[in-house]
Amino acid sequence: MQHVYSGKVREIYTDGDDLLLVASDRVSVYDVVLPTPIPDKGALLTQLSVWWFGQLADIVPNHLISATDVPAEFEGRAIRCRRLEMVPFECIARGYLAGSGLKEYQATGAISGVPLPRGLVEGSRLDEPIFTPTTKVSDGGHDAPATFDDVVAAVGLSTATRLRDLTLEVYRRGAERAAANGIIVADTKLEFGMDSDGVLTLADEVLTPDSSRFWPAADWTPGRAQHAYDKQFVRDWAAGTGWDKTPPAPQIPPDVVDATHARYVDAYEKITGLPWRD
Ligand code: PZK
Repeated sequence: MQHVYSGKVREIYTDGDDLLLVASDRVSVYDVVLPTPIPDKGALLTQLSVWWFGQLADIVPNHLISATDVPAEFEGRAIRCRRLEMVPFECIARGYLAGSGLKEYQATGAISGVPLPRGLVEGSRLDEPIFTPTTKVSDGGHDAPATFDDVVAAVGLSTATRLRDLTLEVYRRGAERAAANGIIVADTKLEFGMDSDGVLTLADEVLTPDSSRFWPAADWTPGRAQHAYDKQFVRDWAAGTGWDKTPPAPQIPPDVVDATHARYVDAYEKITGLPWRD
């Protein structure tokens, strides 16, 4: 086994021809990783993603080989997956206006070249979900918006069209299931790759609170920043400390850790309908 990549909260190892994607219990706010882990976070997000791969298998094949055939030290919070030739875009679907999409809309009236009606505000629901791809910026900066035509230029019209259609179909399925259980999926980021037979394949993690914006539906109020389903307690506590949002971050107090753990458990249970035990 070889360690090949570290993200802020995840790691990649190779094991022969396979990859192991390992989720940690680390949490970030304002792009800074906090020194205090959230117990079970890596396992909760991994198991939610695995559950979604099963739910979405009739829409698109995925890279999952096994969620159990992983080294003991990673048990529950890792998947074994196939190594793919990754598509060099993050495939984002948005059903609501937030984050970088909101900023782009406010500056240009469009997101990734998709024109939107006037008068939308932070948190507005879009009439139809839209495909707003981004390209990874190599020097570790934030992703840059790309248009559908940029995707076509890179991968061809038929693959680009399938990426857009699959991304929107996965988003619709996920948002519908979550909404039925009190959770808004405002947007979601998907990654795809080509397998060794040239089959477009869903990769990475899917429809987790780290790859998507989850909002409590009961609190949804367009016109202000929305409450994050998972990290709101951490954000509120961090804002109250006077911390300037640059590293190093302060340690998270136990009551905030417990409340945040409970939100991850709650999201898993509400979406899957399964009990979390640990
Ligand atoms: C791959 N990432 C992002 C994911 C991280 C970073 N099946 C695959 N084949 C080849 N490459 C990747 C995948 C997947 N998934 C994914 N980077 C490369 C990523 C998880 C943890 F730290």
